[in-house]
Amino acid sequence: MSGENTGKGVSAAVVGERARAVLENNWTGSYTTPATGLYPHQWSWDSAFIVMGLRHVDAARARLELRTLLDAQWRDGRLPQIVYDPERAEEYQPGAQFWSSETLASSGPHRSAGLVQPPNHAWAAWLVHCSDPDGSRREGFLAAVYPALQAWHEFLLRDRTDTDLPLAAVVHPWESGTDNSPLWDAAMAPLPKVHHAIPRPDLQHADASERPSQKEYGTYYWLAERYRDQQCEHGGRDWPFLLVDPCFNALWARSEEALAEIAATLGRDAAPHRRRAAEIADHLERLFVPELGVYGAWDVHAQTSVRIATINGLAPLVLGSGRHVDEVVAALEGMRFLGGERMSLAPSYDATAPDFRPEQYWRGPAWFNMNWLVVQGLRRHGRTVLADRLAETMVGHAVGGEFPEYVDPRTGEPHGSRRFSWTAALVLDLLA
Ligand code: 9WN
Repeated sequence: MSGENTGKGVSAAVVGERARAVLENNWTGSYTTPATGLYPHQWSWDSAFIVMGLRHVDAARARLELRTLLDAQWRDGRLPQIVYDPERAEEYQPGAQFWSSETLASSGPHRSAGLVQPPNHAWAAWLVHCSDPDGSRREGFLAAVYPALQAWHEFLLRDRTDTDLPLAAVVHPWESGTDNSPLWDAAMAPLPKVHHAIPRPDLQHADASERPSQKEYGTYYWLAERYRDQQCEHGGRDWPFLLVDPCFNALWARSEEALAEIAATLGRDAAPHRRRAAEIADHLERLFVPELGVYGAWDVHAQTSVRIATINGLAPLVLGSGRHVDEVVAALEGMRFLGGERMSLAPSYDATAPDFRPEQYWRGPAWFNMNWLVVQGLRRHGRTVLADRLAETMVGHAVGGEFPEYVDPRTGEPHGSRRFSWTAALVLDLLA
């Protein structure tokens, strides 16, 4: 795209410069915060998305970003949702004090949250290696990260899968990265709320109407406190929130494919990773909802399926093995998502649903990471015309809205925080 006009009167070179400036501004010296005000620590899946873009401008820094996150890995293999900057402890809640991870035998060397986020890290590691194989080799990058990434995936297998449907379940909506997606509503509804006051420093940086509600936070806290009080162990099917998310699992399978590439490059046995990737992809097919044309979720605790169309349900497109590619692409182009030209980018939630809210977090807005996943999936399946259209629109909306966290999917109007790191990083990837 270099030298071309992006459609907002700004050349691709200038967009690239601005995106780099965002990442520069949010860089701490060893990782990139998602956004300087609202999210002042290191977030797990944000870092992996950031690495996927940062590799085009500074592969060494991208490697450092990932290694910083892996340094905070827990002894049991989990990669924490948040690694806290002790200097900024009060600026985000729940903070380091809430989790007190340092009191747990299973935790890592840094203060971190006990929850996790979607496993896009091995995919990121492989991509950053491919961008600069010589630098990566000199640093011994793959050899250094492979054991940690393997241990992370083994944690998911050991701690999060259930015999009936051996896909990874999340134990809290925050773990899905799509916090207040309608996918979680039915499981959340019967859960209690905390009665104490909940600190909301986030509301100093974003409008309350664009963040999860106080009611949602009441249940988030109830669930997080309970998990923390059980030493960050969910303890099996009695755990009241145990949801299998199609996006989380698609990323796990995609990352297993990447682990296979990494293992082969290191002269190790790639076959177990290929097998695992195929198994996850196979089991994912059981979540396909024919009447919607997308993948749904599975509630392990309630033993029910969640048949709602969300952007999470399009994510399995990133896998090569999908058996319903035509149906998923038709759903993407249909009224629930792009609706022809009605939507400029794919919304996070079914646009035909009566409670679709185009400006409300994961209940309607278009997110750059999710649309980027859709673009990767479309490219993998040879649907380049639609992929190019979405990529171009993403770049235009990103630069027009100062790299916003998310946008109104109809108009591209920016919402959430600005100068958001993964928006900038994924734009750099699209430009490359
Ligand atoms: C809770 C950091 C994170 C993203 C998530 C996004 C949002 C946090 C919050 O911000 O979640 O983890 O406070 O709302 O939902 O995907 O990783 O950017």
